[in-house]
Amino acid sequence: MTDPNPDVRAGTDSSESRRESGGDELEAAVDAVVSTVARTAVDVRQGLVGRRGKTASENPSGESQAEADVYADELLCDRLGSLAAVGQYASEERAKCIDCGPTPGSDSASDADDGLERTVSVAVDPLDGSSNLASNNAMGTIFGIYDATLPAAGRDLIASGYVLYGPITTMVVADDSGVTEYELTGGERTVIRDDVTLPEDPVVYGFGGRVPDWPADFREYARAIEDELKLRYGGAMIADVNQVLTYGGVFAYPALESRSAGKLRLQFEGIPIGYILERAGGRSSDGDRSLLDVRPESLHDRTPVHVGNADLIGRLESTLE
Ligand code: P6P
Repeated sequence: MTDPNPDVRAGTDSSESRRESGGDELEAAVDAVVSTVARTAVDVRQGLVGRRGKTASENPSGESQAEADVYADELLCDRLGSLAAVGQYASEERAKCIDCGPTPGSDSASDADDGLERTVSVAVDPLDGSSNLASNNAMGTIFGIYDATLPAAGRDLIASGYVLYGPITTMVVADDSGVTEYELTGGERTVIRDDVTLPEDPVVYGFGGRVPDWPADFREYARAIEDELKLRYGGAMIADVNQVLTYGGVFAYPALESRSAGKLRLQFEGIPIGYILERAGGRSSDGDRSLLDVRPESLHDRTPVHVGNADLIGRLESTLE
């Protein structure tokens, strides 16, 4: 267990004012989580070798688990869970949250006598796009840091980010101050782009699901976008979203005729990625409103996800009205 974060102190009622009151302390908690994810990413990437097979088990969403899914989840759970600032760990690979310490987001001085005054919750997709292991294509790790117990809404996010295991390993982190991109080498973070914002002119799009399974209104929207932008879709959300963040455009895994909530998870994919794109000057939507305004009823809720340039998301919502 790392030293308790001595400065994390009790918050007040709303998450916004908690963030204001707990500024430095929450910043320290975010830095502890981000640094730990960065260091762990090096081991996750090295651990992919020899772990490309499937296990006999399924995750709570009913998807078969790769050996690497389990490996990444166990590493992240162990290391994040041992941080004094982390009170709760949740993962796309686990049915329930793990309580690692005093209640996140509360004045825990009364809850525990370890001197720690407040903790945060971390919700992780340990290896997003692990189905790309078979074809050796890019994948990522997604994390959201909340000043509240899980499941939590996007308005309770303090920061979120993702690691992209591409030709090089990079990390994108968003918080109240903006969006920063790092290169990870040996677990060290080197800033390669600070104040990342979506390019004005969109260039790429990527839409998940099968065209016949898209509802008619989304098919209408897709037809218009296909005439304007270049297709970039690789089957791992993080890699596809990073194309949008780099070149401008839109990523969507929409509602499907076969399942109206779509495929992606609200807590582990929609909210953290929606936060990043909104902090970068774009928008996110479940088709009707910001993903940050959609409160998960349970940890593994799915949601339609649309993120990217603001006017492209505006056009989507007008089409789906
Ligand atoms: P499909 C990966 O399994 C994932 O959860 C996201 O990373 C990705 O965007 C989507 O599913 C890919 O789904 O249906 O194209 O295989």
